[in-house]
Amino acid sequence: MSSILFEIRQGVGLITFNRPEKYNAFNREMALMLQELLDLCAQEKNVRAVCLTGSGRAFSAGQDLGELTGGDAPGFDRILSEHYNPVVSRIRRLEKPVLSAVNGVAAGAGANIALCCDVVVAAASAVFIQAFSKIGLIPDSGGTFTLPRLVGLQKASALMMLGDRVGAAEAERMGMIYRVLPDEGFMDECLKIALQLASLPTRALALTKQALNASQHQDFDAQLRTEDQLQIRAAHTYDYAEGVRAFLEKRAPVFRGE
Ligand code: T3D
Repeated sequence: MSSILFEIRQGVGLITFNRPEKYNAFNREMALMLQELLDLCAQEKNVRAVCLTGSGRAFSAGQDLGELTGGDAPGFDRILSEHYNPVVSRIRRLEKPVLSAVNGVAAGAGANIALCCDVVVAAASAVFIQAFSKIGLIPDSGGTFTLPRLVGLQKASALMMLGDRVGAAEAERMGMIYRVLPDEGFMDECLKIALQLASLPTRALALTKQALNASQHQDFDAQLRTEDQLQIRAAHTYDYAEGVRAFLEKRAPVFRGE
């Protein structure tokens, strides 16, 4: 049984973590496979949005703690540089929108992979746990960058130090996630959002993501210059011409992602 399932559905690359008996905890094989699948989604023209989710009761419980103590365990020095950092960097750089559909518990690196995605939705019963402090580690997978920007420094530091369980409704209220959805029919609703993302002008979404990434480290004037440059690129796309044409012709646009 593969530790990750993958299919392409109407322009959506659907990546399902698939070690349900381990709460989809990441071992080396799974972390490397996720990198390969993200690369495939980046290259594949038929993929215009990516959706990450988990099978069973969890999204992912982060690092497989059993793997850390096994005989052929990858060293601590390699786990971040070879497993998690390449995953979250790929998600942030991917020139396509990435939705995380958090179907259940998301803990440790599992939580921070979910939270670095462009749009994060969670089932009503899902929980987010910065589980690291409970085992004597620091938050990783970009969490110390992402979480304070989502919820503010005070909330982030308390959640990371105390390792609280944050339910989906509270996560939505504090701005950690976009939206909480009912458990029943959760994946159907997530796929609707993913399909919507896949039907939008992909280049403009990629440039939007690039601008938002830049905003994390630039001042206002630099950000205005970035918007200027990226808007010029957006204005040269097929989809921009189609969007304006469709508006003037009073019809729905048909974007190609070009
Ligand atoms: O070198 C480095 O840099 C290390 C990198 C670290 C990155 C990280 O992600 S560190 C954080 C690692 N994750 C955790 O510490 C979370 C550990 N898991 C839990 O705290 C709990 O399992 C949960 C809060 C996530 C869920 O609790 P609960 O009560 O709903 O479920 P459970 O019974 O604890 O777990 C269900 C099964 O999944 C269970 O298996 P069993 O006993 O039924 O056979 C459990 O062992 C397994 N499981 C859950 N999390 C992990 C796991 N197996 C391996 N690794 C896990 N992380």
